[in-house]
Amino acid sequence: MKTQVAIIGAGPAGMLLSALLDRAGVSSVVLEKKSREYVASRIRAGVLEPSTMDVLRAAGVGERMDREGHLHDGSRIVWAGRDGFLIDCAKHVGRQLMAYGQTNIQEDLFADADRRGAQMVFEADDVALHDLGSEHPFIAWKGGRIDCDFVAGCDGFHGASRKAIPAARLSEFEKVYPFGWLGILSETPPLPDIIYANHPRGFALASQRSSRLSRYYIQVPLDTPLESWPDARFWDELKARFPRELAEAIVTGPSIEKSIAPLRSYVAEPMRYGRLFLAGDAAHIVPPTGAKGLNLAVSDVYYLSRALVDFYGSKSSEKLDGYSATALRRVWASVRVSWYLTNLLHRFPDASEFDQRAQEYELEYLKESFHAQAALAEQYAGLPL
Ligand code: RFL
Ligand code: PHB
Repeated sequence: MKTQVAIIGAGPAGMLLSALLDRAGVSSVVLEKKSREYVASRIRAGVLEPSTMDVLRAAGVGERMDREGHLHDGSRIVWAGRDGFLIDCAKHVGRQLMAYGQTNIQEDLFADADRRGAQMVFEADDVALHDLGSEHPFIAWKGGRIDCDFVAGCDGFHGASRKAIPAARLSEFEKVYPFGWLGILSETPPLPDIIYANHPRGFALASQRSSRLSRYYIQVPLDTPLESWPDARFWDELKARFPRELAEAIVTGPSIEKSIAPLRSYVAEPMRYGRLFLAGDAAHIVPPTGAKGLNLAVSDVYYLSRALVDFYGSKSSEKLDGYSATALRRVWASVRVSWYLTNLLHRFPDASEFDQRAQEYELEYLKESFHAQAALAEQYAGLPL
């Protein structure tokens, strides 16, 4: 097989890149380790920045999002049993956010790929990247090989792409947090807003996927077994962390999915090695507190598609050469605000009384200050592309 761009990973980054390249007449093949059904059923992100909506529309996959997604002005932060404040992106940035699940985006991207007859290989085992330093790299896997001009490493944090870069050519920045998020999906009507809660028992988050589908998370210790969280215990703990009025408004029901995710910040620099370009979780991870991971995957892919299209159109490699620096500016902005919100909203097991007081007064300052709220809203909404 031969193609212009070999894309490793059929998550949102890989499939969106394939869509954007196809619309500009650049050929690609997507190689995915798992089955299509597995990739399509993963439950993950839920909040889209304005620029993410723009890119999805430009890629021709925004139609169902615009029909079924829920536009909202921003998310609320509550603590100390009070109603807190709204991170009001509509007021401070002039644009709304969208609640629309990653699972739906993945479905929309696969449906689009079917319509345009995209080349995809699922269950590709032992994917290995070769000759990345040459002008003729190739990808081999069990039972196949693709020769290409460029490789897009969109295979997530545990993928093969980043590992193919010699350690001496990569700088890594990492922070691991001493807790995880236990999340459930439930067929119950959600609260009207997305609400982050800081509580002495730990962080909690109320989110949504549709008018009939709720997504909730609570901070849990890293070593907590999933089996020790039957639904009844989860709902009790969740409600205990929200102010009374909100807790009473939470509609409970059986969970249809339940999982624990560890929290980590990680960035690999540069996002390029020879003819390999990393995008999305393959290059960076953020804790979910700022809802940035998927949005960063989309902005990386936007920059990368533009650079590749420019290369084939004008034979100029200027944008490809600038890709890593351009993408990293936005990456670090989101890494920083995700880290900030994680520190602001969680209870750290090793926090001193001083740390705790400083956190509480930071929240009070945010509640009272127009300018602090504007700065947070600007970062929560995401930088323009
Ligand atoms: P993905 O989605 O991990 O896809 C990578 C794909 O590559 C495949 N793969 C391989 N393929 C071939 N060969 C190999 N050797 C391979 N190794 C792996 C994998 O099977 C997979 O299909 O990465 P991508 O495309 O970069 O997308 C990133 C996003 O999925 C991620 O950042 C978000 O889900 C993060 N995230 C959130 N982001 C947001 O923007 N807003 C949110 O509200 C939000 N909430 C979340 C989240 C992530 C969560 N978890 C579980 C990690 C909430 C949670 C709980
Ligand atoms: C979600 O709906 O899954 C969600 C919302 C906000 C976050 C993280 C996850 O910060």
